[in-house]
Amino acid sequence: MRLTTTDILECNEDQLKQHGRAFDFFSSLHLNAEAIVEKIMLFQVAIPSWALGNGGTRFGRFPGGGEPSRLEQKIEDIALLNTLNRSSNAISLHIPWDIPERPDEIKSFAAELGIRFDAMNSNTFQDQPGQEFSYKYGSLQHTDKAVRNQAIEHNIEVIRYGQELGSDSITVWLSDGSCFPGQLNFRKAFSNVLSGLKEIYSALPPDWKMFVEYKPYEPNFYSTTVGDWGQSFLYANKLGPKAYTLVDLGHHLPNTNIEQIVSLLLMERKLGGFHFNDSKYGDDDLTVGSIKPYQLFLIFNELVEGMDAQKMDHAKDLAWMIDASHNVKDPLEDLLQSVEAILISYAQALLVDRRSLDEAQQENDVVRSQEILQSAFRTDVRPLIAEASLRAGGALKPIDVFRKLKVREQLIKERGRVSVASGL
Ligand code: AFD
Ligand code: MN
Ligand code: MN
Repeated sequence: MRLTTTDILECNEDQLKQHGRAFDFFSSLHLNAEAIVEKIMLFQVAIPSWALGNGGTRFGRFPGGGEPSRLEQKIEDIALLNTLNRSSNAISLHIPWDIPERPDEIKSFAAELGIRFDAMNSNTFQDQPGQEFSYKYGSLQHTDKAVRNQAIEHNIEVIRYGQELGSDSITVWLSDGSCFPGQLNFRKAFSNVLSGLKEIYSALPPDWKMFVEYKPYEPNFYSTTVGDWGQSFLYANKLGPKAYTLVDLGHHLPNTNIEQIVSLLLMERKLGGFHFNDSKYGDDDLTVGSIKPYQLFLIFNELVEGMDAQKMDHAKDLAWMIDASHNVKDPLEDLLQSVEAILISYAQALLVDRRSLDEAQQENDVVRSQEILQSAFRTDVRPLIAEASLRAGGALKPIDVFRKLKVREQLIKERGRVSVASGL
């Protein structure tokens, strides 16, 4: 199914007047409204190929129907999202869940729909049918060199696919670790992973980046060999200038100060990318901004401050991606909510009065510092997000349009009720 700009313009019609009033009012209060809209228009968030179906848990899965079963359909779904919000023009592929059989054709198919290929993701946390060695006891950390080599080869193959598709980065998330004390020699595990990553790193094309994603637990419950940002940072530093740490919001123990992590990684020029989601307990992979919107704002506040300090391009210099799972919501509606939440936090962070905050911090005026931050956080920036979408030909209210045009119903008609997406 494809949506046209005309479909969307028709849906916008009813709301144009009210939106115009809201935007004008906002602009009369905030002189930088125009500059923020321009930045939002440039900001794009990649959608992972594994988030387009209902994820489920190990207890069950409740598919909603019309899920994309082939890669082309996944790209079509992302194009639907992007036609609605104009802020999600990239796909992040998981290999081998989404092997492009004819990369050339897939690349031009995506390009026709305005979709590009963001970071590639390898998978050594599952055994694939026909695979020679098992990853039950880890992949790059494994005690057996043959297993390690198999994992290295897989990652290099992922890079090759990515090259053919026009991607320029690989995210390595390892589930390597141990479930019980005594199972693993931490030092040997670390150095095996490091030498594996070095081999993968040396296969990177010149303009590529490698992102080392960390996670504290699950599927291993005692130790994880890339368990936190310190370990990821250590690997990234030892690997070289093309290696960076990737922050997945769900991969922290409760109450971790993620904004501080972001700030220091940026200072060290080692922050490479983001996986957005939200959580109450652990790696819940819930809709971005659904549980802790203030934390998301504080993270964006550090991102904007830190990127500006390094004169980085907000839209291009970090890899922005959603990494969520949808148990009860329509995946596409969930993704629209997530992208909107990201843009809202970004816009609020752009609203922060940096000079006054700097002064207040300098004077140790704690109350004023909080007032400055919270006055940005408490501002309703939705007219800016809507204006950015409108100017790019998108919907003023993407979810309303999604429902009004009965997108899910159409997808079920086309693909069937039992169509199931590949992936977890
Ligand atoms: C994991 C990680 C990682 C991985 C994904 C697979 O967040 O990004 O690629 O889930 O579904 O928890
Ligand atoms: Mn992730
Ligand atoms: Mn995760």
